[in-house]
Amino acid sequence: MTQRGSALNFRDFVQELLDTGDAVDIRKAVSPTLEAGAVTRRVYETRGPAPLFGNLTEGDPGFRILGAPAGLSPVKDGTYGRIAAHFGLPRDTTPRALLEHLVAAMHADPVAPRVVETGPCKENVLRGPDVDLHRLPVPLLHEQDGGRYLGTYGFHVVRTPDGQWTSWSVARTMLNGRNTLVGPAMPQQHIGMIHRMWREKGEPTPWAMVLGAPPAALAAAGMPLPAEVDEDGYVGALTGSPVEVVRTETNGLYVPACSEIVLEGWISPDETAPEGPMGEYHGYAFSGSKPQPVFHVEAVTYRDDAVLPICVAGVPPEENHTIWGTMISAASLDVLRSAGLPVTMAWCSYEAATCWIAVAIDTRRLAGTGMGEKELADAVAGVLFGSHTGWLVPKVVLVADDIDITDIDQLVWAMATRYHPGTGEYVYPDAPGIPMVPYLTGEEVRTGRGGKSVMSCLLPAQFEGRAPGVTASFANSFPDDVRRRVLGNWAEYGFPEAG
Ligand SMILES: Cc1cc2nc3c(=O)[nH]c(=O)nc-3n(C[C@H](O)[C@H](O)[C@H](O)COP(=O)(O)O)c2cc1C
Ligand SMILES: [Mn+2]
Repeated sequence: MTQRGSALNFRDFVQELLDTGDAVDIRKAVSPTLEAGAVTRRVYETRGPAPLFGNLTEGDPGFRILGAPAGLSPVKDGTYGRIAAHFGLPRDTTPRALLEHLVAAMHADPVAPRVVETGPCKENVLRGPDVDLHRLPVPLLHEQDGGRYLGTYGFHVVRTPDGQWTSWSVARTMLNGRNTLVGPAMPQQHIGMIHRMWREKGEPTPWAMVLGAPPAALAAAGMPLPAEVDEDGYVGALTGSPVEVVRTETNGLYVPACSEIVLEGWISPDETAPEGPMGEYHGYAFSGSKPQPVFHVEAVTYRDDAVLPICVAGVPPEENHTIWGTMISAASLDVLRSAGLPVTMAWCSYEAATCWIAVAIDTRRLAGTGMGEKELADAVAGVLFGSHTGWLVPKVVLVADDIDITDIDQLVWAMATRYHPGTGEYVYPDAPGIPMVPYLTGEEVRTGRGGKSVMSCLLPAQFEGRAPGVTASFANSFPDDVRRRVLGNWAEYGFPEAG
């Protein structure tokens, strides 16, 4: 029996999108060379339904591609529906409810995966000389890219040499040859840490990559949980059932049994190849490639009619913003709250390309702490920038929680009317950060430090627990009876909808 449902079975996830009008089953022939990427890009930018390409002009017959697996949805009352479906949650789940769900699972006991004998991912098995990655529909995503990217919405599986820690993590992989891939394994990311442990022993790192993974597993693999936390146990806690895993054919690792495509092999301890450039999550394609580790593929297993999900990175909103950003938000919310700071919500605005996180402050609790603005900024920076999740986000925007920080209109209004030039920004030149942020200087990229700030949109009165004034709006500027009358008469006035 295969695990079912949109959280734990990618095929069911695809079906749910089709059933709810949030995916289009494309029968027309489409080329994986730029065309699938262009369609997917336009889907993100127009908030269209996810494209399922069923008739591809390259790769073995049968393989399919799903674009924009976590793009924003056009379905009414379900903007975040495709994201919620990753966790088996109702399509109208709000970001706030989703974050609380993700944080609660961080505090629940992990639920270890269950090993099963076999599963759908073993329907087809290619080994040794039969492995030819060109048999898969490996797309060229943007014309500026230095190669074709197979892994843009899949995760790596690696395990420490002592077998104590298994890491699932999302990172891109580019086609390098018939049976090799190349991609980043940054030393601060868990794959980089575990790869180093094997290198220090002078051994290759046993590795697998899962494509078309259970959506909740993919999201967890894109979540900056602390080191030594197994993402598989987190997924079990999150979904309430152990993830069913099967043993790989060649290297003793375990992968979700109903995955669409599994690559198995090893990461070379010393060999590198040029990787990139690629259109990236901050919305730019830079020129030039970098040497990165080479992944050797010794076996490929896949479901019949396998579906390869792709993320065509670039300007928001794509999966780096919707999935990565959401998972960073949850992990950061937990870190800030656990430190006892008066924080009610944290949100990487999708529009900000994972370059800032807005943090909502309970001003009543803030006043109780007696903290001043600098003290609060330093405390937030100290807690967040020193954490695995805070390494990823260079800017923090502090704002009182009268603002719904998931509403970009409200956040922009607060930034414009509350941030004080010259005094409202605190910079942290020694804070460590991800070197991919576009505005970093050469020196900051080299040292891996700086370019990080906390911007305060808190007004002096808010540190004393007072509101700066009454927000002049429909909600705040009229008595109840007037608002009720206006809403009741809305259609009669001649407006199309109750609004
Ligand atoms: C669609 C998507 C693409 C990503 N691409 C990369 C990548 O290429 N390199 C990288 O280091 N992290 C990438 N990430 C972010 C990591 O998956 C994330 O930081 C995660 O926490 C890493 O796992 P770890 O915390 O176990 O190291 C991506 C995330 C998503 C959702
Ligand atoms: Mn991890």
